[in-house]
Amino acid sequence: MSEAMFAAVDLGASSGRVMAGRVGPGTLALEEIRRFPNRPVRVNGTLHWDILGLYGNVLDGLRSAPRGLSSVGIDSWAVDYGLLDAEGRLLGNPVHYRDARTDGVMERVRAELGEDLLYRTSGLQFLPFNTIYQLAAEDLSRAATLLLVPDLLAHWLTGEVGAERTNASTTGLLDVRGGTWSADLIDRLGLPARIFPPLHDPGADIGTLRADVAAEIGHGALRVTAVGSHDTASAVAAVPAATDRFAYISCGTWSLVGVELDAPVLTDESRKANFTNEGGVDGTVRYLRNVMGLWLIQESLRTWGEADLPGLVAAAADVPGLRRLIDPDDPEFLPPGDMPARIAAHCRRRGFPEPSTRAETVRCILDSLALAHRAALRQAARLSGREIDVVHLVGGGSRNDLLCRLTADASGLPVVAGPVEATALGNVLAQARAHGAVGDLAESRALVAATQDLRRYEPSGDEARWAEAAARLGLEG
Ligand code: LFR
Repeated sequence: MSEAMFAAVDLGASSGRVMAGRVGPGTLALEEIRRFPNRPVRVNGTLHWDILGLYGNVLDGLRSAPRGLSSVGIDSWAVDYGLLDAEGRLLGNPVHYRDARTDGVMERVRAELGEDLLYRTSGLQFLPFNTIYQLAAEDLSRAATLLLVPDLLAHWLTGEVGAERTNASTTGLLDVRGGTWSADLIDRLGLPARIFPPLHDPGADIGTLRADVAAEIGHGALRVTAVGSHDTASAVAAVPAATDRFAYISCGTWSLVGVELDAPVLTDESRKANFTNEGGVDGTVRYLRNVMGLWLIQESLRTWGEADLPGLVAAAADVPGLRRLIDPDDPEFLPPGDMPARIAAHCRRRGFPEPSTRAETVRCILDSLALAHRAALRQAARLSGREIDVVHLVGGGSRNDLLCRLTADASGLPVVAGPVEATALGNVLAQARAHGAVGDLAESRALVAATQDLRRYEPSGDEARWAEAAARLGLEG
């Protein structure tokens, strides 16, 4: 196997990046080519993604990427999509999953189809923004094709149409056992079956750059290779685990907390705990729960007009812990808006003192996230029967020393933090596997472990304090 180079386009809910990754025996190195903010825009009361702005940034990134790339892969956040008309034109700007158009829709669909049928078919947790509920709130009369965000960008780059399976698994419309679109759910919901494109897996060859795109960015006949196009699928593929006795926390805007399984868990208990069975690379199942994540901090910073997160986290480390707590998964925290005010009101309602400084608010968020991590880890182990020796915390949150430490203390498990860019690494590794530059998933993970900066946090042994706080909040997994 010789060294090869790949470009990873990785779009998160708050920022996007184009990275170049070199992969070969003993080598896995990322270089950041371009990083850009992802700013949702509200138009006529609806919250949209600026999809053309994002695509423009992707083109700019690829234009400045080194020559000699073997291929490019694209991943993004899940569930959101663009609709094309019969001529292939985009029907409106994709709507942000935090938009209020789905208010009440999940409840209606659940009542009509039954929770049991939905969960047994798709294995997906009940989140109000899942594609299935967005589609139920959408006029589809002029739609010919639905493309999830990474598939939409791949379509603009190559002209090809398809749906990558890991991301399709987050729609709520994929059959969790067969891995095909659920004709039954589509039919019961009265959705047009024509809009769902053919499915493919990570590693598939999507196509070659359209001639006009190639001319614009100067990369000749560059290929686009399918990766785990759901960012969480790519992140979990790059978890540096050595055995299967691990849990992961993919920590960014969301904290995705769970284990990797061979088969879905579709029990009533699992449904009630709102655990999801999302598709991973190599047919693995990402059995996890969405915990509200760093969104709570990002939205607080936006409200304050404050940029110094490291400074605030350092100050939060000096604030006494477990004094102010929230349930981070309360749906009241989902939409954009004044986060510190919502946190203060929630503390008051729960009988805790309100945070009176920014550092106290940040401490409240981090303690509460650590408690939610603890609960989800315990539930994942219990509901799946998987024993957990270590927790791999990857993504932007792995930079947050205090959060890593609190998560180890709260869960009573060692936490290995890093890599920060797990998603881009997973993206690059899926391409490298398809091009023969690295072996299977285990070999890819060993390469991450051998080459990336990781930090280990041992639990402090005061888990009892956390158990007490979790019980007080009703968060005991
Ligand atoms: C993380 C993520 C989660 C998904 C949420 C919404 O970036 O992809 O996995 O639940 O965003 O799409």
